[in-house]
Amino acid sequence: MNKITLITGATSGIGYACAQRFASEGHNLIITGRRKERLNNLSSELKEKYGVNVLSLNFDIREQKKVVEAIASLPDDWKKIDILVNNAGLAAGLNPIQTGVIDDWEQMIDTNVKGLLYMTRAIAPLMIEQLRGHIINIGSIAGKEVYPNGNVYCATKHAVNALTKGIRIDLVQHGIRVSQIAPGAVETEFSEVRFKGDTEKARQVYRGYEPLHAEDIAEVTYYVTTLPAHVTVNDLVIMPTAQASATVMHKE
Ligand code: NDP
Ligand code: 8X3
Repeated sequence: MNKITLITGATSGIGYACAQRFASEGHNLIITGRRKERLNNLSSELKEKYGVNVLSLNFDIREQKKVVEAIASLPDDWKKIDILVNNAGLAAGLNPIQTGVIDDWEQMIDTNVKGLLYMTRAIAPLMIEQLRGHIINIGSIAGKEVYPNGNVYCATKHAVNALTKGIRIDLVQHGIRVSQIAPGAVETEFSEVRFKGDTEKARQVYRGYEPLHAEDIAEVTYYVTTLPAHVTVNDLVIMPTAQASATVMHKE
């Protein structure tokens, strides 16, 4: 039977690339995001290209009630989720703490930490019923190191790092695998979002070296799901070759 994979934040970047990768391997997909038109387009494309079934759930991950309603709305067959990719997330702003924008902080904490928790809380019981499942959290090098002005974003990704360990401990008795993929710089819409639509500033982040591509992350995310059931990749840090740490980048 085809596996069912749920990917949050599939409208762009890493989530979009994961949707393509998992669909290319015959997974039926549940894709989520706020941008409905993108979800609809992706859904049609994947069905046509790979012949898989795709279900779109259009909600803001910060709204716990909407998360619960969305998962409850799934037909019973679709509740047998094999893989949850907790990918939806963002950085908003890059300010020192003393000029930090409170709304940016709320948005990052609510999306990256609380959104991930809401999804996990809704789906872990369904996996427990099946005595199997794999939760993959998209963390970051920002969850391993802290860089100037990264303060709150880094804190949210440190929280993802800690939660990955905590969720694994709580679910080990149910045979559920829990992994974190922690990438360095990946060229997606991430920096455009961080710099609030300033495309030139966003482009600068990826200039002078080859950053990771969303497809690179999709590849390793898919890879960790292909290992035998008794094998779990707990944590996988993946960087552009030109990036040695959060702050050391070799640029031409
Ligand atoms: P993108 O901006 O390209 O994609 C982010 C995705 O998250 C979109 O699909 C967006 O969907 C979704 N999302 C954001 N906020 C919400 C929300 N409130 N409710 C529902 N969905 C939401 O960035 P990336 O692909 O780069 O980011 C994906 C993940 O990877 C994030 O967790 C990020 O922190 C992490 N990451 C990124 C790195 C990078 O360098 N790019 C490096 C390390 C980690 P929509 O707007 O439609 O809601
Ligand atoms: C995104 C990569 O280095 O901007 O998590 O934090 S970084």
